[in-house]
Amino acid sequence: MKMTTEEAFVKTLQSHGVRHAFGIIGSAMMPISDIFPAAGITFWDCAHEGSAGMMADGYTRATGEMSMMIAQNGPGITNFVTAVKTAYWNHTPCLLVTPQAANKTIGQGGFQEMEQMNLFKDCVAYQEEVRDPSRICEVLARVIAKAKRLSGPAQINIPRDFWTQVIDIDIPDPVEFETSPGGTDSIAKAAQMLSEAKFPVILNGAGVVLAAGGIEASRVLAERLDAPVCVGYQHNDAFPGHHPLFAGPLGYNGSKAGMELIAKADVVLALGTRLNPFSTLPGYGIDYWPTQAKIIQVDINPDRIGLTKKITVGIVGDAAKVAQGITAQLSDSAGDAGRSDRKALIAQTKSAWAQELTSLDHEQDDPGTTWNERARAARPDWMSPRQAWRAIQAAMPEDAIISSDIGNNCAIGNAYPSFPTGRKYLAPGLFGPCGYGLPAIIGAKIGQPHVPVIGFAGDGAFGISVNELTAIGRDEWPAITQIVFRNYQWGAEKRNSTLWFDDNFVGTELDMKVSYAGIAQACGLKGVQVKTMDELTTALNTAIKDQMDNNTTTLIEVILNQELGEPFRRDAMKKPVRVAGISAADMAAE
Ligand SMILES: Cc1ncc(C[n+]2csc(CCOP(=O)(O)OP(=O)(O)O)c2C)c(N)n1
Ligand SMILES: [Mg+2]
Repeated sequence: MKMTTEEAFVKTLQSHGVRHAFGIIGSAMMPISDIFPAAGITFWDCAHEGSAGMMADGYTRATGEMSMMIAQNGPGITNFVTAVKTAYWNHTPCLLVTPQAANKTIGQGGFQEMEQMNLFKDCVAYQEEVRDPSRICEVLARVIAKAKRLSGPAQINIPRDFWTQVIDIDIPDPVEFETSPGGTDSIAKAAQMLSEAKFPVILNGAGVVLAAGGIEASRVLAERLDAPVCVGYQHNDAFPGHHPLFAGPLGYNGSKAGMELIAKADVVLALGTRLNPFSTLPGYGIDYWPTQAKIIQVDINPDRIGLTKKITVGIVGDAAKVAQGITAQLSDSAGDAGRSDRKALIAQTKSAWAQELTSLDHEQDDPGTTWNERARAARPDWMSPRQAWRAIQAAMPEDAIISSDIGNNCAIGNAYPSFPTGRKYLAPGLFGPCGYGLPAIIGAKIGQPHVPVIGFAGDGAFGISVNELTAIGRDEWPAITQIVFRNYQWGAEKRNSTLWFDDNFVGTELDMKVSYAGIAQACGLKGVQVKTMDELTTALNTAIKDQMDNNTTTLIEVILNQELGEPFRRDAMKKPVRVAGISAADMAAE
């Protein structure tokens, strides 16, 4: 059938169900954005492509539906880099469309030229450039398929002079097939190991959330074994939070109960997880990874099996199907060894941690440092981060989707939220970009307009995405609720300064005169400041009501004392020794 290249492109998007595009408008994409409305594709024009990309990530993570990032070649596209790499480590199957300077002129140093394939080489799960206008659909369909199969962002690069050409082409049907249930021998072996285990533990990762029915399949298996279920770092939504076997997140600021329980394991089923370092590093001084246990690792990507930890059995497959396959082959007595003692221990360990967590109000100083003590003394009446989190818990709707950001206050919060279902906790993941909380929650709300959403960010990180407040107040944008932890410092980095750099605060202080609530108001949104736990709970209740009933966005600026919790990278930091010494006198004369 005869059509233009842009018609062919958009028809292929339609056949794959791509309904939402995020970016900033530019001439190199206009031939296709021009027909987005006619095609039923919404273009969300953001204030910065970096945030647009994180909105796409948030949309896809909250819905499981593919979305796309698109912008102007050159500077528009370069702004996507952080978001694309973030989506990569969030295992988010997004489509990255990068219009390219024209073939006719590329290499001449013309306008907005950039090596866009090299730029994203290490950020995407797959990339391909269109070599000829007649191949536009073939390449696009393959890129979309690869994003899904590899569960990551995939890029299509298109010289802009390929648009507006007439080609004769058939729109390809999506190529879809079942995911793998795992190798039969290894499933049998895993089932036998778990059947014979005395203290089996399940560790759910993102793959359990991504696989259809993954959480349910892991629940059935866990209940057969009465095995506690831990989740990976920032995957708090990979098992139902209210379930008696749920032991919480591992890793930094995670669940002490989860750590204590997995430390006792003789067999671990690592389900849908690459066993990333942040899910296995010590926390609260507990080196919990059970080095003597037999490890069964399940991942859809064979390259990640056995990559970080010694394993006994590796299974390449879909987390849900593998869990079902293992359950079907368990022996009749599986889980019976020590079952009642294990159940009692799980309950007791969880309740001890829950009590400890609710009684925690303040952050500890390392021996020889006094930052937290001084921070409390400086503002004795101000809320601490943990008090704020408890006030937030009191107003959090059961079905809410929440995002988080990189920063100390957000990280302290990692211990608190749990969820009834998956696709609820959008944390920035292992690329760790500041500025993720706001855009991710906007994307989630676009995908799930009937679900209450709450975004979280520290005041420094929020500044990176604050310009999106100028975009989201327009009529077609759905309302969200955003919490900003206002401690007037780049706290997470300041914590490093107190621990390893003798309180030498370089680049850690924020402007006390700035009011984020005021900025929100100037953007036509609601902005409120709160200073106490009661004010925070009330403001959040009102904001959620406004979000759901009045389509009103509220930014809640939570004024906090400057206490700081655990640093991100105890594992990577040490106190430096000055050998030659540094003196300002050595600076070259002006
Ligand atoms: C884009 C980006 N820049 C810098 C960093 C380094 N970094 C990690 S945490 C952090 C401080 C975050 O401060 P804030 O958002 O105010 O949260 P707080 O720690 O004060 O709660 C910084 C600068 C990063 N992770 N990402
Ligand atoms: Mg801060």
